[in-house]
Amino acid sequence: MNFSRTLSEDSIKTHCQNIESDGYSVIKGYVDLSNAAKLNALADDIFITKRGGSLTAAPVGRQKVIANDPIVSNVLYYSEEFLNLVTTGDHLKVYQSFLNDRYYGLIDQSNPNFMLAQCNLRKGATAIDYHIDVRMNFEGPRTWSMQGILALDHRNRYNGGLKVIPGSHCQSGFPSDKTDKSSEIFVDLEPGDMAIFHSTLFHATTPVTEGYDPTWGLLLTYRSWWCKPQYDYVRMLPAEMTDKLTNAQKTLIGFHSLPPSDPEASPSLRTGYA
Ligand SMILES: O=C(O)CCC(=O)C(=O)O
Repeated sequence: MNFSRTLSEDSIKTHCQNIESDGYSVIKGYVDLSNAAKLNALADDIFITKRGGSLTAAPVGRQKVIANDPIVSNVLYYSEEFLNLVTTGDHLKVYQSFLNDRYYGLIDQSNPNFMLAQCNLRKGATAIDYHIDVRMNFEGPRTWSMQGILALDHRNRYNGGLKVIPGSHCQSGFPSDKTDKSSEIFVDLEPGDMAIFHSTLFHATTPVTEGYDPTWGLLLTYRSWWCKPQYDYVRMLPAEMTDKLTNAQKTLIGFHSLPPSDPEASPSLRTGYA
């Protein structure tokens, strides 16, 4: 599969402005329909053939309700297509403008110095109540963690789609039963659309209406390099997969901020490409 996924400078700027003000933005048709259909079929194949349809370890907290949904955690482990999809493409330039550490120094700022934190497939069979995806939440539009949903099929208000409260990423609290939901927006996605949003944007997913089926979404979290990694992709992925990666891809999966186990190693946690 060849995913070119380029965005113009203007469009990157617009998505960044939307995210800054509303907490989210949607890249329409980010993956073309034919590739979205291929990825959707690949998702089924990975879930059924490689994972035997079995359930993965559930999250804790409000999101544990999804424990029985079809989920493939760390789908990049099962497929180079998904590995390349999430570590290349211009969506990274949108994330980069929020998550790059501008003082990193050892890698040119035109490249990512942030990291992929998680990369899961889920069919949205169970509605998730309003929540945010991190515990450290402060006022204002700055962030250290961002989400993404790439729809591999129609994913909308009728079948487990995303809904959000625009602007809620700027408050420091957590959603509760008292949260004002009057400004909620349904983020209806077509196959290949990608929603990018702050991890602190109040968001939820809808129940599946009778007559509709839940569909696959690729759920992504990217975080600044200095956060505790959610998964250790450097040890998880086999060398046959990682040997082929570019330097920028390696940064995204954690190669340039590994804590050393050698007592004689440099105390510097950041490294460049060398
Ligand atoms: O499955 C989805 O569409 C969204 C899941 C979600 O809300 C989350 O990962 O925080």
